[in-house]
Amino acid sequence: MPPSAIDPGLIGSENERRRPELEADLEHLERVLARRGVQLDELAQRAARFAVAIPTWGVGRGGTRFARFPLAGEPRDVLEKLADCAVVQQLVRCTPRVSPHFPWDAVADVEGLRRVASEHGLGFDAVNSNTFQDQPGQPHSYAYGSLTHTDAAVRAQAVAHNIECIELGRRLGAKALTVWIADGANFPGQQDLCAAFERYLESMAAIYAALPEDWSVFLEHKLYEPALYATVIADWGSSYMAACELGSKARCLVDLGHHAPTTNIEMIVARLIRAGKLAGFHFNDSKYGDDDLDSGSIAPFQLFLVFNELVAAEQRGAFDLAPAYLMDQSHNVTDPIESLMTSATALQRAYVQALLVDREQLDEAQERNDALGAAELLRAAFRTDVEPLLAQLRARAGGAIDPLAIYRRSGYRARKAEERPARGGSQAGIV
Ligand code: LRH
Ligand code: MN
Repeated sequence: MPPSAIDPGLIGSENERRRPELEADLEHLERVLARRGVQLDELAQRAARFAVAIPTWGVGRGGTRFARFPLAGEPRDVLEKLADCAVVQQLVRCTPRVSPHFPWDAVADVEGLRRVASEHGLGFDAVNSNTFQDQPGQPHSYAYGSLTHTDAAVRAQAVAHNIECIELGRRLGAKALTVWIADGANFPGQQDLCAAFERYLESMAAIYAALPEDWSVFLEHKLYEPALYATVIADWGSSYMAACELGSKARCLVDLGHHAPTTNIEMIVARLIRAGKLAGFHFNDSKYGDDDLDSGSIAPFQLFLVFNELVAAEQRGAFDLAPAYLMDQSHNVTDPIESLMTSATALQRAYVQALLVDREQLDEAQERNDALGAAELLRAAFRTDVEPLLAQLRARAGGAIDPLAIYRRSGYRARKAEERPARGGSQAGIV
């Protein structure tokens, strides 16, 4: 068992120092909730079920096309990435799985990788394929597309890569493949918009046929970038159309950053839930494009509204398969561990606040068209300070009452800067 990266003694003593304040805050929250007919313990039980997966590509420094500024002590390979994911889980206790990306995380000893992850107390969530970059020695380039390329040999290469990812995922204990493709056009006329979509369906059908019985394939839409005029799977409509044609194992994954700025994302979520086609999420935040900023850092109310739809559906029993919760962020100026901890907490917070919506009163207000009354019911839940409950959940599970403070006191990153001399990494690009 690898030693816990953060000294459990430090977590214990720091939690002890903060416990009296936490107890006082919890008593206050208990009174506030009791006035609303909500039992703190019941809420805690439901909140404790929340979990979100960490993207392995999120524990390294991210960048843009202009530059990537490496962080001293950042992970240099998948084993070091797992070690950093384990630190996030050790302190926040709601990130028990990681989502790998191939070939970025390719290793010779796949079973060994699974063993190391489980020794860190981590499992594997959906695996991600990559046909948006050319790998050294790759026979065919993806410059003009992958699954939708006009050349059948390129499509076959991309299909084979996805099937290889399924096999790797199967050996890691994963149950889903996420397919995002950059395929599209930069000029009107460059691509036959219909034929490209048909080629997508043909290629995806071959990938779908390779799925093990209990697996799913998540189709990820994105409005633009790197294609800057037309993207083959640009929106939920194209994704939903494809998922319906492919079959029941195919569902639509919503990356919050993949929409035009003014898009009502919670409405898309409501529609996909109704259709039984919501795969899950790549959580992040954005102000302009696919900025991949920390979840809840720009539009926390929108994030709350997404969870409001999810909790309402959960309470209606609308899910045959629970949606997958994953983060997909790029940490260009922060310590990725700090961003992932505060983001996981922001997601858990949005979920718990959505649990606080009085749905009976909301139904009545909506029935009698009491617009402001209904809106206020949502805002009352969103305004509720649930921090004491989140801190108690972490502490009860052996985590930190204040993850950021304890992580900084641990000196983990400085220690890693000693142990992990830089290996030069990319000077630009997302990872
Ligand atoms: C595309 C995307 C996709 C990943 C990549 C790292 O923008 O959201 O989910 O494969 O980021
Ligand atoms: Mn994504």
